[in-house]
Amino acid sequence: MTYFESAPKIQYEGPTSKNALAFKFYNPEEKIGDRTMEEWLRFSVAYWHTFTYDGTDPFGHGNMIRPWNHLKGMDLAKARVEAAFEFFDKLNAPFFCFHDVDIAPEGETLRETNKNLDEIVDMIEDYMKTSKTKLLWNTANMFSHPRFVHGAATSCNADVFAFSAAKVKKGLEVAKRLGAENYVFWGGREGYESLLNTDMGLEQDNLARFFHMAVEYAKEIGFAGQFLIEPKPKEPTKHQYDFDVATGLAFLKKYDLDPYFKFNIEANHATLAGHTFEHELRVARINGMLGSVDANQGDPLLGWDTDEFPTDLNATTLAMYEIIKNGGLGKGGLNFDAKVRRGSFEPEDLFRAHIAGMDSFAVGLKVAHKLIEDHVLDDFIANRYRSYNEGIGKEIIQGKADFKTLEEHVLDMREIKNESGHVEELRALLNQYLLTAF
Ligand code: XUL
Ligand code: CO
Repeated sequence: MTYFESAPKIQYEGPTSKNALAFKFYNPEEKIGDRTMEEWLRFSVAYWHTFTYDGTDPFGHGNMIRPWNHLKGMDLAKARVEAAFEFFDKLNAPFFCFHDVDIAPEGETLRETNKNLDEIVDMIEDYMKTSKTKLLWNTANMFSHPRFVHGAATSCNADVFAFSAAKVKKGLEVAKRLGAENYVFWGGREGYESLLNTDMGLEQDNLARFFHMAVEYAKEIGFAGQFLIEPKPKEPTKHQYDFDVATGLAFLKKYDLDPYFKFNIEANHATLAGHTFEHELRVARINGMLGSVDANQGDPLLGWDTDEFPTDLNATTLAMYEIIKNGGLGKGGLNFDAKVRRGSFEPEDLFRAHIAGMDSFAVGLKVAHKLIEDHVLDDFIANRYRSYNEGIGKEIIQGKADFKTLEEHVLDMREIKNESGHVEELRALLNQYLLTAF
């Protein structure tokens, strides 16, 4: 059976194509430096937004027209798998991602849920034998069901902690079976509503205990994928413990978990934390902790996680700048944790949206690579910090200076000369590169 009848296999047609169902900039085989676009970008389709999301929002019912809408239960789950692999193939997607509850319905008990999961994982495993699409990561949804009302690993209720552990145990087994490159922890309800009823110290200690158990179990079953923490400051909780990369890193270091984790950085989570996307990528990169990316964008006028497909070329360029400087994403990828707008309810919109995101990151890759190749920012920055290459600056860097020698250096200095940072010139330069790269 065909689910997306109107969609052909999406081909690269170049920047002047007028075909909505074609790539204009993403040309998977095109070499950018030492790698192809496909190798650099490692695009992934998010199962939940593409095959599970029905358009429901806090004010309105589901409205998405989907070829599987008439089905229920396991029949629905199976149809979605069939549709998913048709979609991956037509889009030429190298990866996908899912939560446990996205792929199979929950039963009355975890035993029943796991049975459903096993049946669907069997089916996915079969499809993966002939499909090029691999599993970038899976994760456990520990935020939707009412049992997680007070959190999962940070719940005040030890039975919920145990239930969460059992879910992640199963998730790691599925990850191992399907050859997942990573395993993600997004603590949607690992935070608090009010400090009046919260033992923050115990909750964070428990979260660390939980992560150590996950590390141990992965070792035990021989799952070699990368563990990723996905920071988000708020929503659904008022305060989430994995607030941003810096907060997450302090947590990992405090509990000796940093050797086992990297970060999965989501653009819209960065902006909710009051940072730019590139800021979060930079903090992770300079600390050797950049693992993967949830590629989306927020809306500057809305204060929540709108999960839009990324089309802002400034943002994709600056993101790809960090990723290239990182030497690529390793086992990570660019996962479209993005949903079509509620008004884009036709099945074909799923293709149009992914094409928009893939083309936008392809532009970002090409422009960022050219910026790096031309040493534009590197030369500027090297010159800006040149005072550390000689004299007192060199002594500071070499650890030869102390407060006394530094005082001596400035005590009789009459004037300190600074130079302009030329921010506007650099922003214009970025525009120039964006407009001339193709
Ligand atoms: C929620 C979010 C999640 C994670 C996986 O904001 O980003 O979908 O990516 O649980
Ligand atoms: Co995400």
